[in-house]
Amino acid sequence: MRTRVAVIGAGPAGLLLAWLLQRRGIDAVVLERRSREYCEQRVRAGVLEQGTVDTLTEAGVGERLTAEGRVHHGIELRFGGADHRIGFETLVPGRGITVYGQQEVVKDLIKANLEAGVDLRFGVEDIAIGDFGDRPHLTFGGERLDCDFIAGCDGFHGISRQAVPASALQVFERTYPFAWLGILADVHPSSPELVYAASERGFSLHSMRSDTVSRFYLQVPPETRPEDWTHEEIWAELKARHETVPGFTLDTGPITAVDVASLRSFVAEPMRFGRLFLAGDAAHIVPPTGAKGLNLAVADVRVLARAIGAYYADGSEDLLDRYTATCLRRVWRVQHFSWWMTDLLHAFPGAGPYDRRLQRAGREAVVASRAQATVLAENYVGLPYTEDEAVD
Ligand code: RFL
Ligand code: PHB
Repeated sequence: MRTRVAVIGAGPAGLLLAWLLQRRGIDAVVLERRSREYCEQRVRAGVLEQGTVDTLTEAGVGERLTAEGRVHHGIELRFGGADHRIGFETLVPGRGITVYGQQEVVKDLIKANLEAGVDLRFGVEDIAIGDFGDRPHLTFGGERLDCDFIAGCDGFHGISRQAVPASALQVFERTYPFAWLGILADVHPSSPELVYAASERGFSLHSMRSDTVSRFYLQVPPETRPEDWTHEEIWAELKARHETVPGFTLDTGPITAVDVASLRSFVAEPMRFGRLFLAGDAAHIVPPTGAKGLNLAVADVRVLARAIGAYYADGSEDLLDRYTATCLRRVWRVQHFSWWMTDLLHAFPGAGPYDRRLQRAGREAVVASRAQATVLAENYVGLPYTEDEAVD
């Protein structure tokens, strides 16, 4: 079997790449370990940057996103017994974020790809990379798939990065002494905008998916399992961390899903090895505090689709050669922002009195200084694409 681009993983990165390639007339095969149902139900990100929304819309897969996504023009930082709004309309006029579940993006992309005849295969469990040098190919289920390029879009735990010899890879990493307990509940959001709440008890986030579904996160110890918390305990803790400003009441309702996500900062360099290109979480991870992971995956894939497109248009390898450098500039800016938001808002176990005062000063500076609030807003809505990241 032969294709031009073999894509490993049907997350947002792999699916968007396949879609952008087929729009350029470049065929791809997407191989995914999980079932279609699993991919479409997996609850993850919820915040799309302006650039991500524009990318999906301009690529013709933004119809439902435009109809159902909720545009937000600010977020609330809650600490010290008060709310501090970061208003995008004044700080970064014309830019905002859209709240639309990652699994909805995944559903839209799966549907569009299948309707366009892209070869998407689910439940492929035994993929191995045969070669990513002169004869790039994969094997799976006793078959061999020859290709020109391999796109490793298989997330942090995938096989693509692991196929690269450790000596060829430089890894930069930071782990955090806490995880996030994620909660999905059938309840009307108690706030019209996302609330990032920092308290002595730990960080908590109030997000949402629709008028009737809310999404919450609680900072918890790293070894926490979802079953460690009863639903009553979850609501009590969410209330304790959110009902810290006068007049705010958190409405409760049936909890439909509980999950745990560990927090990590990670970058693997380079992102290209011969004919193998890593994109999205396969190459880098950020803690979810800045809501950046999915958006970064989209940015990588834009660059990769254009570079592969240029190769087939006129044989040029210049953009392919620059793939790592182009992506890493954004990756490290986002690493910094995500680390900064995480550091600012979480309760660090073992932090002494000096650290806590310093953290309080950092929070106060963000809301007292328009310049600092603007830095937060600019990064939160997403850094504009550079010329290298443009799509033509
Ligand atoms: P994914 O989504 O992990 O997709 C990888 C796909 O590859 C498959 N796979 C394999 N397939 C074949 N063979 C193998 N050996 C394979 N191994 C793995 C997997 O089954 C999967 O389908 O990576 P991708 O496409 O790079 O997308 C990245 C995003 O999913 C991730 O960065 C975001 O979810 C991060 N994130 C957020 N990002 C945002 O931009 N905004 C947010 O609001 C936001 N919130 C979050 C988040 C991530 C979270 N968790 C659970 C870590 C909130 C949370 C709680
Ligand atoms: C979400 O809605 O899942 C979400 C929102 C903001 C974040 C992380 C996750 O920073």
